[in-house]
Amino acid sequence: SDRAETERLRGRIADALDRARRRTIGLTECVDEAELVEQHSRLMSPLVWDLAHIGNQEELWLVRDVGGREPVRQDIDHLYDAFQHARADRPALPLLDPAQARDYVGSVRDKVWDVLEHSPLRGNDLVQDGFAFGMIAQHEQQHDETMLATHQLRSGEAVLSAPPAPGARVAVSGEVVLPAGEFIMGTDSDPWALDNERPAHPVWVDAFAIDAAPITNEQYLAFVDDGGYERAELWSERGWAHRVAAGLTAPQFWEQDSGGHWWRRVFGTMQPLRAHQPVVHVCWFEAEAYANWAGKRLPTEAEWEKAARFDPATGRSRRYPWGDIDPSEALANLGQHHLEPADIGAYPAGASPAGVHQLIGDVWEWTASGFEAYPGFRAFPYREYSEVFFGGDYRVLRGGSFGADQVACRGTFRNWDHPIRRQIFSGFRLARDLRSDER
Ligand code: AVJ
Ligand code: FE
Repeated sequence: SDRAETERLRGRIADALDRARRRTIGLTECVDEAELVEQHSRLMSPLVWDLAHIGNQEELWLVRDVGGREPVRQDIDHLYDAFQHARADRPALPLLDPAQARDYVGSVRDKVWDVLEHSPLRGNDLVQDGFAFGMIAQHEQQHDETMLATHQLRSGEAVLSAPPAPGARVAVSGEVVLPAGEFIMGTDSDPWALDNERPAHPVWVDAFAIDAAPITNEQYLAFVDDGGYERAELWSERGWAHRVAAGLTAPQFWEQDSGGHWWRRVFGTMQPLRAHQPVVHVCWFEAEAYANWAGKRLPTEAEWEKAARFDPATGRSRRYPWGDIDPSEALANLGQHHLEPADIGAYPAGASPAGVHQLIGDVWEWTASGFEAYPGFRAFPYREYSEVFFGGDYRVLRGGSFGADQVACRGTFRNWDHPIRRQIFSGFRLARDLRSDER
């Protein structure tokens, strides 16, 4: 019945909100007050800002807009508006202290439970199929991933721990060829898809080859060892200027010991470089230089999405490479179950029909594409989520990382960042046009 259906949806919403909050609490209770208010990198907000900002967005959309309730704290809106204060300026603001921030997010959430209980979850676009609640769960999880990146940047002893990511279960190497043809990119039907993933539209994609797996540490190390960071001809002009100005010599958090062995600093612990793990913490310019060195290129966003969603048996675009069912620990490395990417071949059950592995989870994959609106785009419910970033200096990343939750990761999900950024959990795989004898 309709009623049972609505109750099931309420349950799914409650699970998504709860899971996000448990993660937020986990990321903010394991460091002391001083560490919550300090800035660990100029690229990041103090953790206590993310915490109260999560509550403030939830208050704006769910308590005030959906619920029509009285504000919890209207006086603090401006402090937590990401467009009013740059990240570097946030520590100097009169922010809520950690105890106040915890109280605040708790009071907001208490009201949200009441709003959820009374919302018909239909009647207008904002609440249809629980969209606003799904949007807020995704927002919290995206900030949780940002806070996880802040944890990776902080110095001092490790405070987070998790079991190591799985090793290979099958051997995966080489490329997969996808024949030319149209596919449906984006979605009209995924109820919690965000505005930039809409609308569904046909896109012609020429035949291309795409790597069966992301580029690994071992592959990337070959580029480093071959003088990749010293050879200007491998880099674009902008990329080289950045490489020099920022002094890049290897992915962020890589360290070489006096014996020549490479290590990676991972959330406060030193680990020997795992050869078959996807490289992580590289910027778009590093991915571009690697591609030039390898004689290949980054996939376009359309190529990536076709590899991830197109089902050749039916011609339909699905939610995930493996089909339409939700991710699980057997299918993809998502949800901060591990604090690192898994080795290539660790998720055979998550591969696409054509045999492309680990498109979802492990690392966000840089694409060749800038962040642009799809034809027929409509900003919803606010211009500042996506629209104000279109046409800017951003490149699209796809597929989600080990630190992305499944609520904010699917075959259509689009992430974006500046091409110099690498504090995010970013890696890449390569693609190429087919030679005439391969077509
Ligand atoms: C989509 C990850 C680029 O964190 O800047 C969070 C998500 N938008 N709050 C970001 C977002 C508003 C956004 N990214
Ligand atoms: Fe935000």
